[in-house]
Amino acid sequence: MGTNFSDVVRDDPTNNVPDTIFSKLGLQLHRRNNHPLGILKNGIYEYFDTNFPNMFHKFDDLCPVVSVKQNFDDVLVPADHVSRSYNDTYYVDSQTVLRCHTSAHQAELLRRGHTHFLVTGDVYRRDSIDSTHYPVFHQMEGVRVFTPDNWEASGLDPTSYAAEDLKKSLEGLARHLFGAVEMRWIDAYFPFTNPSYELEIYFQGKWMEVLGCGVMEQEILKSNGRSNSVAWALGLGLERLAMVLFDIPDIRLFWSTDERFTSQFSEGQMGVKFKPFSKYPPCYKDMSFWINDSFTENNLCEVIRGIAGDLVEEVSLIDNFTNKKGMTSHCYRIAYRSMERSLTDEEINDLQWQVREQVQNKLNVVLR
Ligand code: FA5
Ligand code: MG
Repeated sequence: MGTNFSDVVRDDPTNNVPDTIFSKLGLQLHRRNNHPLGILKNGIYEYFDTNFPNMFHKFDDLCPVVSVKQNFDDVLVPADHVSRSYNDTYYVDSQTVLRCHTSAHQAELLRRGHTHFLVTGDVYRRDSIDSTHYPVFHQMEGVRVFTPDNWEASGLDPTSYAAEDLKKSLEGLARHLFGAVEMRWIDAYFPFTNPSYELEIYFQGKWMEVLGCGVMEQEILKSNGRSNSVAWALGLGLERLAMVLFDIPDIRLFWSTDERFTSQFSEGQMGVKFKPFSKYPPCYKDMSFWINDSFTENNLCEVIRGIAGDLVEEVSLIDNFTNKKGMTSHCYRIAYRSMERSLTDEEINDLQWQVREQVQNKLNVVLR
């Protein structure tokens, strides 16, 4: 497609895309057949090709720069929903965002006449920092539309028919990818589906959310030329699934160019277990400050990531209190760790010093 991302550099006052994020545009890890994300994408394709021959149309090169309308309005995200805020989403200008989910393409593809499709792409979100969250990650959207002849013979109402087919398809996919793995369905909420579900998988001693899905809201089908139909839709978090499949302990590794990481994966080799090449020690630094009304954790994380890049592993709130004057103090613990080498005390102290300075200057908080 040769997308040109020069639009994104545009100096619009509402643009909140930092260089660290801008530099990820166009990398398309999901299109590298030797990368765990590409291998996983191909493995999912294989499941759909085997079980639904020639049915699903595949897209993996749709531009991640989309309109506010595509990302939110077309999928019925309410005008006051938090996901629309500058705190949660990267805006290029007031009408243009870096897509925060692949659902941004549902409406246009329905309108173009597609009834069975998979959309894989990089998505962007301002978010907290830990081993399963990263501000750029990859999703695969799946949509399947049914017409009355599909459900009439089943004796089920259309919604139940679509919901059953969805769960059956996803459980089949999970078996194809993982064989036996502990999983559970959770009732969820999305503006664009009803009913809605999330699937969680037990990984590293915790339940990890790997996907969202549900029966598409009628209004979306109707507005896009598909009255008298029902559909299911799903959105898979590819990193999360790949972490389980390849035993990858930290989401930052997907961006590693260290040969000790990249050389462990090759085309078509699904589920080869990753052998960690290092377990360098983490270093913890705490910082406390009085917050103000505009303080958010996402802003804090972006400042820290801007300085420490992938050397920051986790940022967690470890203490929080309000004094008699109504001032609120937060204490955050920052874990620094490289996956590729040992960090020196000097280097970490220098990073922490810069973090303290920029947190104070950019977020207007008062360090304690
Ligand atoms: C969505 O993005 C919905 N669009 C999914 C969907 C599609 C629902 C179609 C219904 C129908 P959610 O915000 O929960 O939902 O994200 C989906 C998945 O992306 C999560 O389950 C998780 O696996 C992954 N994910 C979310 N945030 C991050 C992050 N910061 N880093 C890595 N993976 C993430
Ligand atoms: Mg979710």
